[in-house]
Amino acid sequence: MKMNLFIAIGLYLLNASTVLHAQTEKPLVNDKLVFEEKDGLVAVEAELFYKQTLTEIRQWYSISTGNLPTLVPNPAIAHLAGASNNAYIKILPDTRVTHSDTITDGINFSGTPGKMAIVHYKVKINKPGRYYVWVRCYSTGSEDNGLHVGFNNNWPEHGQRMQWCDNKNDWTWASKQRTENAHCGVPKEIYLDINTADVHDIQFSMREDGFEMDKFILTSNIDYIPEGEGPVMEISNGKLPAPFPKVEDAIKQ
Ligand SMILES: [Ca+2]
Ligand SMILES: [Ca+2]
Ligand SMILES: [Ca+2]
Repeated sequence: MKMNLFIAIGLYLLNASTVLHAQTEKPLVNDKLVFEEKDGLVAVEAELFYKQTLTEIRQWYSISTGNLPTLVPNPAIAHLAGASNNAYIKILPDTRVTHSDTITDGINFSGTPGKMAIVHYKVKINKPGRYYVWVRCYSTGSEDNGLHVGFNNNWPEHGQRMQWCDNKNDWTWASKQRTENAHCGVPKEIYLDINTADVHDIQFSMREDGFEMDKFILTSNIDYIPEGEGPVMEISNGKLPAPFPKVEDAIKQ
């Protein structure tokens, strides 16, 4: 009888933790935080999304010092060294790690944009026009290096299939579109045509699970190339959360 009670409690806890893991990661900020384009440039930390949607199968998890995803098993290895603002986000679970792992569209891959694991950001655009999108990503292989970008629930052709090939195992800025002929992507082909001066909802959706995103920028300059941790954020409304602890500080503690 006592044993049955222990088993019942054990099953309850197991079930409770499963439910907990299925909950959507809570955003660190709300929709009052609005980033602002100035002189044709806006930079946004990926971890400062105000909401995420279509999270049933895959979702984005925030990673910072002392804050690792609580998935079981947990495949997340922290790549915090060199991450801008000492934090980033990652799509988990990651069940397609190598090319030999089974690919299932709608589970660990999404060939169509806007279908799975979407993060949202409010961005005020003052000068309408064409904005090239650059993302700072950490890729360790060939199955964690694809992403889609869109805005206001539109997923235009030139936001599809962002691709990273160069510079594995390091934070890397890129803005390239994968095509049938160029699997590593074509530069200057990832952009959004934003035709009104307004607050827009900038969105990124999953192409490959395991994707890691540190920061993104929109630039109206076709020749602009971000370097290092990229430009600083500009805010038109709301308040930025306190900075995350530096990795070196965390190691010292
Ligand atoms: Ca890939
Ligand atoms: Ca993957
Ligand atoms: Ca970041």
